[in-house]
Amino acid sequence: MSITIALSKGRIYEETLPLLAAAGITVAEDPEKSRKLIFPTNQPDVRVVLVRASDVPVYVQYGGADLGVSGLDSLIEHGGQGLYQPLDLQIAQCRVSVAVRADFDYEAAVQQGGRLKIATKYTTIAREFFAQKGVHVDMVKLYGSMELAPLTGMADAIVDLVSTGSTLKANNLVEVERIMDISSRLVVNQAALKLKQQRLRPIIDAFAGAIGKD
Ligand code: PRT
Ligand code: MG
Repeated sequence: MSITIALSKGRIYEETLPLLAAAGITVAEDPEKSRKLIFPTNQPDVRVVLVRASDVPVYVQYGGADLGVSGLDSLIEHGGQGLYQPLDLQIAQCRVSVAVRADFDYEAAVQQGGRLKIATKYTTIAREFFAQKGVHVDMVKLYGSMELAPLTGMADAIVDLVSTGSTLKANNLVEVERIMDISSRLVVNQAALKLKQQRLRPIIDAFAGAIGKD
């Protein structure tokens, strides 16, 4: 009854390490310096797999991993089917915002009631937000570098993650609306939670303790 933990490289991996440590789990090798995808830990029955951030919920849903750490953005876009979400880990914090070119009058465009062309990787979040505002949108789905879309005239606005705001600034874009605050969640496969309860519970409890929620 081994345990597989799905993480993504970069900030989520870095910020999850202390939580794993609280559960007595240390990764044997530095994944940032390796091309491997599966990493053993100090515990013989626990391994870590590294996948794309947006694939973490998918691995956990289908049992490729028993648990994982996923940004709320990725979780909303995934839909959360088959996932138990016991903890907001409050790591990898940022926000989802609407941004436009500095010379684009967003308020006027919204008030005029025409269609706004939105480029984003976060189509579910964006669709819901503009529907609630009563703004009609045409959605262009992108997988990265959203900032480029308004600069090339492909879109009026983007919906993207912002943390310091320096990426927007560097591209002459301005944040015009904050849609929601984002942090990462612990996600657990619902079937595994029942079948591997004994092994998973202490890990979940250690994570809860480490973020001050025990
Ligand atoms: O890169 P890939 O396509 O594999 O996936 P990803 O970009 O979703 O993964 P990753 O590892 O970059 O981010 C994982 C998770 O970290 C996201 O799903 C968020 O929940 C969270 N997070 C927190 C962020 C940021 N902060 C963040 N700043 N994810 C991305 N960014 C981007 C942002 O989109 C911007 O383009 O970083 C850039 C810099 O942001 P500023 O505002 O600090 O300049
Ligand atoms: Mg990225």
